[in-house]
Amino acid sequence: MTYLAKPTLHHPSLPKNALGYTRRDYEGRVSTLCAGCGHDSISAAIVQACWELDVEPHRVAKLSGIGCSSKTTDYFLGHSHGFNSVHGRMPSVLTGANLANRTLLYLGVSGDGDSASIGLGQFAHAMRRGVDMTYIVENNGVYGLTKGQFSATADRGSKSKRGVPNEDAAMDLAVLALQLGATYVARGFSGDKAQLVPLIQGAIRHRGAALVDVVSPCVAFNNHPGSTRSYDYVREHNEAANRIEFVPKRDEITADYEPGAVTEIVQHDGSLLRLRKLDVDFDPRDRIAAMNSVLEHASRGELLTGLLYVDPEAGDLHDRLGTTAVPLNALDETALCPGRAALERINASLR
Ligand SMILES: Cc1ncc(C[n+]2csc(CCOP(=O)(O)OP(=O)(O)O)c2C)c(N)n1
Ligand code: SF4
Ligand SMILES: [Mg+2]
Repeated sequence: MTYLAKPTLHHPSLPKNALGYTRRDYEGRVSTLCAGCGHDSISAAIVQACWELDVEPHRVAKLSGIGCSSKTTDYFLGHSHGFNSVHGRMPSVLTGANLANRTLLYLGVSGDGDSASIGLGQFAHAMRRGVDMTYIVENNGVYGLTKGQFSATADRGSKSKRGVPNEDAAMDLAVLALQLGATYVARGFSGDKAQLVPLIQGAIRHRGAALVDVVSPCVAFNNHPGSTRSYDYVREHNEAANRIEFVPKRDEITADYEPGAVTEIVQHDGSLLRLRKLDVDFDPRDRIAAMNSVLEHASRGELLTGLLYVDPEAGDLHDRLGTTAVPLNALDETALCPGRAALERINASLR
């Protein structure tokens, strides 16, 4: 089954955002994933996040690799630009597209196999270069599409459906992204939409490399007792670092909190990340502390979720390269061909 049409008629009373669009306008085709797959919940969170942010669908470029997770770009934002690339190669395609046209909003969707195995090098360089993107990893600890082999993010000792333990050490993409210089790093759970939607919104409004690592159980191959990526295990071992509320620039700030109970971080576009402290004492502006905290929780078998790190002042690859703000396809002839004298100056400077 490769294509299913969704009815396009909307009920007239469906709520609309500031652009006059309903949530349905941000959906894609009917999902062909297994019923109960965590990835579908992430697609729903992306739809909700973009609808609430009044994102113009035609200003979004969604890119992915290969895997059940990478298929999901077909199931949301049906009116946006889409590119389903080769396994593990989404980051370089996204980087190229972003360099050619920075006016779009870049949404990279990948899996743990796609990003932590074959695409690890690509993942690493996109993070360290600060490509302006929201990079979502739909992390189930297995290669779902190819029938459940352990991926590089599977915990050591976690058991496969047939009871075979994983002997290899686990890779933590959030810790890796922190080490590599990503400037917005969050971890969510597909079963907690209330936490996931603002985490995605904060990433969309962040300038720079933003990773949202989402634990997303695979009901077909990794949802059994002995797995550390099953719904039951994650619910029991999920410890939230903070509760995040995303406040767009246009919204009036109404709620009052006790001093010290909430950390407020203003992003470059004026949007506000309001982080309510929970039991864990956690400062999301301390990169090293974030890495330590994630690893400490992991050593106890716990999964730290929430906004782990943000640098609201971060720049991106364009700032460092000094590239033109005009999309390359909109540059006119005089900009593209400045003439013989300019060429001679460049050549002379290189002699
Ligand atoms: C170059 C290449 N190597 C291997 C494959 C086979 N393959 C397809 S998807 C996949 C793993 C997908 O795992 P993940 O990214 O975790 O996605 P999931 O299906 O779990 O969401 C593999 C190994 C491929 N398509 N292309
Ligand atoms: S195999 Fe796993 S990851 Fe793929 S659609 Fe089914 S539940 Fe989701
Ligand atoms: Mg996977």
